[in-house]
Amino acid sequence: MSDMAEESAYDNVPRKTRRSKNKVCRHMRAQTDALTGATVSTPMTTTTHGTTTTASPSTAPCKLVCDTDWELQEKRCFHFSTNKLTWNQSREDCKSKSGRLVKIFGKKNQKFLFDKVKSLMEDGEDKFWIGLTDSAVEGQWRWTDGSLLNSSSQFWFKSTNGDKTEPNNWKGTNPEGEDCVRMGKKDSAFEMKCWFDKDCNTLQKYICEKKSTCEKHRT
Ligand SMILES: [Ca+2]
Ligand SMILES: [Ca+2]
Repeated sequence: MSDMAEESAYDNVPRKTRRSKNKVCRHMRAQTDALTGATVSTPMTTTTHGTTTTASPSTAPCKLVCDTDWELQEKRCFHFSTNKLTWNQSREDCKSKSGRLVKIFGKKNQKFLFDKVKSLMEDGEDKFWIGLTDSAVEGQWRWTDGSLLNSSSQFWFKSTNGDKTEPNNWKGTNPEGEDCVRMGKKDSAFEMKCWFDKDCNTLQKYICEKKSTCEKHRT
């Protein structure tokens, strides 16, 4: 059947069937990458010699990989900058790399990032921006995707004797306070408490994240 004939045949199918075809299209669009907005789905169906088979992306042989200079942890790739930028500039730079400033999910992710940052820090101030800010509403911390910080997954600094805690919205360098978050400590005792709010105009290194790529095994 030629393309024209196929199109014409589709025009003649009942409306209910047409809607069903549209449904498939919507399903395909639902595969859009939540991190980057890029379409990452592979075709759900293939037709070979008139036989249509349905591939299951979740069971297809697949090796998760990251680009050069990005590190894999679970299903995400992380990039640790070597240059220093303001928080907003960092956010833009991550976007230009098809990613975003990192959003931290749970203790395992926090530990992975802490260990990496600790190994990269040249001194105690050489911390890394993460994608968390309260610039819209003071004290209301949100990730760059707009989601609120989960109370069960936050890792603010607290000194050993408890007399210093973050966030403190310190106004010593900027009268508007501190609305962006950086992470890092050279001491492993602070593995789960190394987030600090900081003046967003400070120049810091930063962590970008993006989704890993599924590299199909060749058999
Ligand atoms: Ca603040
Ligand atoms: Ca602070």
